[in-house]
Amino acid sequence: MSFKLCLVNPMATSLPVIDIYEPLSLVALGTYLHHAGVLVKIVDESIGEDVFNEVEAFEPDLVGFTATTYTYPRAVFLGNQVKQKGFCTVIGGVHVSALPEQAIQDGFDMVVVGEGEKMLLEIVEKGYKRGIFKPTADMILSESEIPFLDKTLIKLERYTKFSKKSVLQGDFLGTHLLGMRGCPHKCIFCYNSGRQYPLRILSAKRIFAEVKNTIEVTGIRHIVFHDDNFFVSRQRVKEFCQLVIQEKLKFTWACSARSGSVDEETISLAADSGCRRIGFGFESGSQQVLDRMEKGLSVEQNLAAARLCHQYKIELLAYMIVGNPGEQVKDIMLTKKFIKKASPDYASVTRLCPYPGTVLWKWCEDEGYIHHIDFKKLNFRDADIQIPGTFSPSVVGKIRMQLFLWSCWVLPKMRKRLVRGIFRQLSVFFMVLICRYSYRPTKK
Ligand code: B12
Ligand code: SF4
Repeated sequence: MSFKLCLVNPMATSLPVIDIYEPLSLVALGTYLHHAGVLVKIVDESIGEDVFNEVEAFEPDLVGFTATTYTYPRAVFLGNQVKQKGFCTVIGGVHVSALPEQAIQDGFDMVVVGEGEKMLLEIVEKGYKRGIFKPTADMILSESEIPFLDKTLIKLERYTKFSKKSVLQGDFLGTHLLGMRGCPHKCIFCYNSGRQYPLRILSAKRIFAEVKNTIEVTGIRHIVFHDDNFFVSRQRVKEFCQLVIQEKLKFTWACSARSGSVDEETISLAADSGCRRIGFGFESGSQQVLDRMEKGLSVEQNLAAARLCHQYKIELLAYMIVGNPGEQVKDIMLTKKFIKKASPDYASVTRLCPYPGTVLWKWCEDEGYIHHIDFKKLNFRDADIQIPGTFSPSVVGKIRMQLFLWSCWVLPKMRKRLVRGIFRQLSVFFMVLICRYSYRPTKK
């Protein structure tokens, strides 16, 4: 009988917004191991699945958990419960890649640091039972080794239903793909500043082929690329858009990008090939703040990108951050001015949060600001950690809320979207409840 692997996505219990996303890390791992002959089951708490019941019914040889910082506490709880029932556990993902020893202390049998596919396969094949594992350089996947994401491993219709109701994702019924791993930049707050595996940028041809395949398999014609910066190479974007146009592939798409990577030629081609929305990490309207974040961009570049999106009728999502190192009232005023000028369709205002493994985390640690941390309260809304040279954590919380409300006030499109968003959130809330209560346990 073949090896049975159960992969679990724990729910983010502490975040206020209900957004349900395909667990791409687990789909990537599951696809790779499935191709190698492993029997894979993905269980996702966020769509109402009961982890204990699913694990008991599947009787896996190994249970793997993924975790970001805000889902880590829940992963620890579930991991220990599953272990008590006699199952062996492994955990991976950005949070434990930074703090692997703590995951062992918290009860997991094994931890994988960094990219998981080949390391997990080795764990399965060699029957490892305990320890911290880090893939060696030859265990990092090359472009040709990264398989197309197998969406049949998840209950895709559950996620697409939610995606149409998401405040951020908007009106499209979409599915998600990945065209790169990592980013060449190292903004101090981002996981890329401490990333453990090398950057890989998939070619335009490869992405086009995966889009075509995904449309054929799922029938879904809106693709959200979760690349850190889809425009990372202008040549790649141009080639990709030209392929879409030449081959007359009818679909719409959305992505995230860095303002410094876009220009008129790429944005106009993107619009022609079906791009409907781009999210930019503008972060701040103050050049000093951008420089302290090591963003490597100017306020002017950010404004130019915003103008191009408006010109080519691509919906603009602006990611803004408050509570940055050295940030003062004058910088917040500059951010307000920037938001007004950029006039995005939606401004996501979050607080700077030092996540483990980032340069910012190390900085806060060196300054003596990291004490006992409750990871449940470390996210874009709560973070009880002092950031060097700026307001206290509680004041940052208030500024975030004020800036968010102010943005709603000055951005009519955002206001409209938020009103719709509130109703959508309510309907998502009821959909989640329905999912939970209509959940039928898998029988043994
Ligand atoms: C797509 C994405 C989103 C999407 C969807 C999130 C989702 N739930 O899928 C959106 C836009 C909604 C989003 C939102 C947020 N995100 Co986000 N997001 C990402 C992004 C860009 C890609 C994630 C991904 O799919 N990667 C591709 C997979 C293949 O890589 P991976 O996850 O690292 O998995 C590999 C390894 O880690 C390992 N691995 C992972 N799990 C496991 C499990 C096992 C058993 C094993 C062996 C190995 C293993 O193997 C995998 C394959 O090689 C990442 C950055 C990044 N590129 O990873 C940030 C990232 C995960 N997000 C982050 C944050 C902070 C957020 C927000 C809180 C933003 C905010 N405002 O502050 C919100 C939270 C929303 C929510 N409710 O979850 C942080 C998390 C930091 C942390 N320590 O927790 C990241 C790392 C970016 C950053 N700022 O540094 N995000
Ligand atoms: S450009 Fe974006 S993805 Fe790249 S390091 Fe900076 S914040 Fe992270």
